[in-house]
Amino acid sequence: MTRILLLASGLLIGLGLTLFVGCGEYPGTGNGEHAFVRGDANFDGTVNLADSSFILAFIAGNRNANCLDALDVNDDGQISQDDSVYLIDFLFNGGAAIPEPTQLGFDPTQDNLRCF
Ligand SMILES: [Ca+2]
Ligand SMILES: [Ca+2]
Repeated sequence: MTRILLLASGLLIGLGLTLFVGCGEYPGTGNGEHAFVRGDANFDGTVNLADSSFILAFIAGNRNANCLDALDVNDDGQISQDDSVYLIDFLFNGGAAIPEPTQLGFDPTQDNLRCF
């Protein structure tokens, strides 16, 4: 129940924040793939509640993302509501740490997600 309330409040607050936050772009390597910060779904340089909302908006088809790796907060190779919940748990409940890269870098794990 707490997770649902956190998710709902995160969505409402984050949605408001997302409307005012532009999406930036991190530098690439020259091979087309860009470095990223896992969890910084909206590419504004910080990982916060707005990113959780961005992930849900992306899943709902209301946002576009070129860096799917950044949205895969739990690094399971898929983007789902679990990523939004994982981020909220990390930010507000002392949940598990976000997998690398938590600073600008590249995905150390193999998956089908990319960051362009
Ligand atoms: Ca962000
Ligand atoms: Ca995931």
